[in-house]
Amino acid sequence: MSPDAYRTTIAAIATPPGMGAVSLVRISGPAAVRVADLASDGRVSAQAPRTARHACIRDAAGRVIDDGLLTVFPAPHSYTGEDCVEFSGHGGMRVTREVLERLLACGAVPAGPGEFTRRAFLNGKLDLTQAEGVMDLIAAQSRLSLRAARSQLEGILGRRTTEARDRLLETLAHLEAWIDFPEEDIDPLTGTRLCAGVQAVLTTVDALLATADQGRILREGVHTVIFGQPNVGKSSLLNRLLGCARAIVSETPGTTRDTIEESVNLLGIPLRLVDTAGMREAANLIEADGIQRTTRQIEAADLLLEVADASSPRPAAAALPAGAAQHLLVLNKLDLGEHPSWAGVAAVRLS
Ligand SMILES: Nc1nc2c(ncn2[C@@H]2O[C@H](COP(=O)(O)OP(=O)(O)OP(=O)(O)O)[C@@H](O)[C@H]2O)c(=O)[nH]1
Ligand SMILES: [Mg+2]
Repeated sequence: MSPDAYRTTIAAIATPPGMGAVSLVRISGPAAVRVADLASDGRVSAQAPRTARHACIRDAAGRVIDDGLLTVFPAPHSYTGEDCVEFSGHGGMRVTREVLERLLACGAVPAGPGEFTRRAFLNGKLDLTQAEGVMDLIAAQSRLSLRAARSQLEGILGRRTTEARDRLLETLAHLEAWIDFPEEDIDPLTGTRLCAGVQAVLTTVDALLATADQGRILREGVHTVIFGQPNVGKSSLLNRLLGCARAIVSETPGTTRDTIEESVNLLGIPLRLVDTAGMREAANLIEADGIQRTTRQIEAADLLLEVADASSPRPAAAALPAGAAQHLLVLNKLDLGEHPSWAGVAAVRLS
């Protein structure tokens, strides 16, 4: 973004499209107050900061488009760090659109996606991890991911990376001093201490990296793939976990052809459950394609649920790709009795 673009005044509807009791239109930038003055009654510039005032947005002919509450947040005490004006009007789609169009006619330009948060970042109101946290908070689908996004927004991740960076800079300064001033007496402990410092940073970075997967999983859900031979009850398991008859279940082996994906929330952890076509020698091209899709799903999974029929003899272990995810064996159809070949095999047994 060029510095000039950065000096523009942007406007956008902040509430989701659709009907609601209230909708919010935001303006941010150096001309925010002037745009609001032009679009309303000219009294926005004289208005007390951070205090809501009843006002009308009017068209060029002076006709009222909508009335609502206007609030002014002068820079730097606003979300973006720039002058901001917010208008809360009636939550209809048409009326909100017309309010926005009027603001654009008065000199604002449409905000790009995420531009309010980008300006907040550029003005030092948020660090990058906090900006990411804002996006995650908005997109959070479960209580745990909400909590993770909230702590990121509060700057915990950013603080830890800044601390690690500071320690590295300190170590670097010591090293450079040692190189530049070789005649100075260097404490014999310095080398050991420097190593210990770097090691501590390495431990912090490793610990942070180890949580990266957790963060992704909370955001996107645990990619859980149900696989196994035909007719063992994979689709039945999916349906039972979802609590509805999402997939077709039948006694004909090879019923599921395509992969079926649905999300559930299990004790606050989002699961992306994928039911797949049963693995066997394909009877035809459609089935072969289905089985290929199963293989691709297995390769991409975070968690594998291998379903087997407890009442049938234990087949040879399924060949899983190298580096495959955590794998859990589910022995289904226990109501039909357990075949002796499964004795002592660790599995979740169910019916
Ligand atoms: N007795 C018994 N039958 C079950 C159980 N679970 C599923 N079935 C039956 O087993 C048959 C196959 O179930 P599905 O869920 O369609 O099996 P699948 O693994 O998805 O089969 P494909 O999609 O063909 O690979 C159906 O007739 C189910 O009603 C169980 O725990 N006990
Ligand atoms: Mg099935």
